[in-house]
Amino acid sequence: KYSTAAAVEDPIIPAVNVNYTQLLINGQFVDAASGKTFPTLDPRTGDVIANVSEGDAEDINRAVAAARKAFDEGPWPRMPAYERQRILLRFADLIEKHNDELAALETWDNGKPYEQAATIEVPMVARLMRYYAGWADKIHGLTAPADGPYHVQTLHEPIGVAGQIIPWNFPLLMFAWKIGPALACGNTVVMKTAEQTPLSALFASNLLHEAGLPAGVLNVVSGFGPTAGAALASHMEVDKLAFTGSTSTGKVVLGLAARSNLKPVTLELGGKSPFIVCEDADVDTAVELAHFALFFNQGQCCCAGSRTFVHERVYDEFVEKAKARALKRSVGDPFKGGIEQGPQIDTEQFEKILGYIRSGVESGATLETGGERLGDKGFYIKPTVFSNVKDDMLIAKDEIFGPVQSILKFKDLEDVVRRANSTPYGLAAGVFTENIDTANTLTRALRAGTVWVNCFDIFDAAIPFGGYKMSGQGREKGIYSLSNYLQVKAVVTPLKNPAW
Ligand code: TXE
Repeated sequence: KYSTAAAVEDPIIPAVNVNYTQLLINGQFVDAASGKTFPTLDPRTGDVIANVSEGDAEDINRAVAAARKAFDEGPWPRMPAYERQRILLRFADLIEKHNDELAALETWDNGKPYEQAATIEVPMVARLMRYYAGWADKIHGLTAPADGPYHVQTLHEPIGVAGQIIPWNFPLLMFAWKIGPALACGNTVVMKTAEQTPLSALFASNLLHEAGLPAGVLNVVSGFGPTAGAALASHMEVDKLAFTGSTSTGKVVLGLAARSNLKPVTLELGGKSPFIVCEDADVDTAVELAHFALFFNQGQCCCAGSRTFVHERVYDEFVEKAKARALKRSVGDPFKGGIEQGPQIDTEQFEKILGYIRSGVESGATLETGGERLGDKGFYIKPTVFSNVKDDMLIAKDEIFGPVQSILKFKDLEDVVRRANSTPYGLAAGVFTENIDTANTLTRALRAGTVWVNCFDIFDAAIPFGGYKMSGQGREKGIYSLSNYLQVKAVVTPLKNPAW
């Protein structure tokens, strides 16, 4: 059974001070031009952690001006790539040194289990920065054979000022995914963090300056989407936009980019990823993996395996065991050891999830367990499992972004491929089988940017990530992320003596 909500009554005080709450513009922490602040809340209680400077269009203008100057006149794009690399490597060392403080801020602001933040996410940030640091001095163009007496070379140049807008589910990781390739390629950045989770990026940005980053290369503006975010997306002096968030906001920022200066945009958006348990599956292992695929990070993952398709031959056993596993999930104060699930991020998401649970019940799905809030304080939701879910139910179509597993029954591969692909999303998919032919068929037939076979949520700096269809445009991480932040310039020179 879920651990008691008593921990919620008396939340653990995190061992970290909130030192950075202002905007970071041109290497300085400064107040918003308006002087306004907004509260960032502890999802365990809804209490205020700190009041943070609230940036708006004017602050975005100031930040873009600083980034523009740092790009057009500053040392960053011009310095030897090896120097940029050393700064990013020093930053990774500082992330490691401050691992526990960063993890504490992340848990406090977001509600994710501290053990997860401290042992997976913050170390992954250091690893990502080292990965991108490794690229910094390996970016170069090509020579091309032309039809005529010409010497043709390509220069791979940084694209300029990158505007980056990130969500709240993995605040520090999203920060690293975005700044890593941008900085390694020699760009300057204006980052708009999510209004729910501004704290860890400010702390980390200070470390980056301690590591030697020149002023103006990275600017961080806390604030809201329709004000700060929209100003960044539509800014005429921003050369490239990278966005992670909902599909609906992705459409908005793409429109703003198009209507302003046609800046190229990469989008990493929502999903409704299938997790397919085939008839040959070892049910116990499949249950555990499907549970992880959905419930990890309170279900707040864009790639969550939120449609669990189970072959009819193992379906009944799977449902029973999935329910038992959900009942065993430990939910409580994320600072406590052994906690698997903390609170949802905020009241809006909390209400949205409870609304979807009601809709699941009303549409006739079987509520196996959970289905309600846990305790009476904060944004905790009991791990919820629905069986008998049908493709046309809202819980099978919409991104719930919470701890709600929907189990659907399938007959054969043709049936499951058709249904798994029958969604506007295409971010990820999970395939669980020991049959190599089944795995090969499914990995090729599924229209998704990532297919995990007999595993899920394996993220590595070198593995590209991104979506088909309305899950996004472009790829982040790995070698693919570099091209988002580079311009290719063709340089053509006549050859005087082509014979030589
Ligand atoms: O997302 P938004 P929200 C999904 C998930 C969730 C839903 C809503 O289903 O329930 O989105 O979450 C900024 N111009 N995902 O409201 O609005 C905003 O300030 C420019 C999936 O938090 O997309 C924040 O920084 N920017 C997702 C960022 O966009 C704007 C992760 C994301 O917020 C803006 C999060 C505007 N007009 C939610 N409006 C994933 N792919 O991982 C908002 N923003």
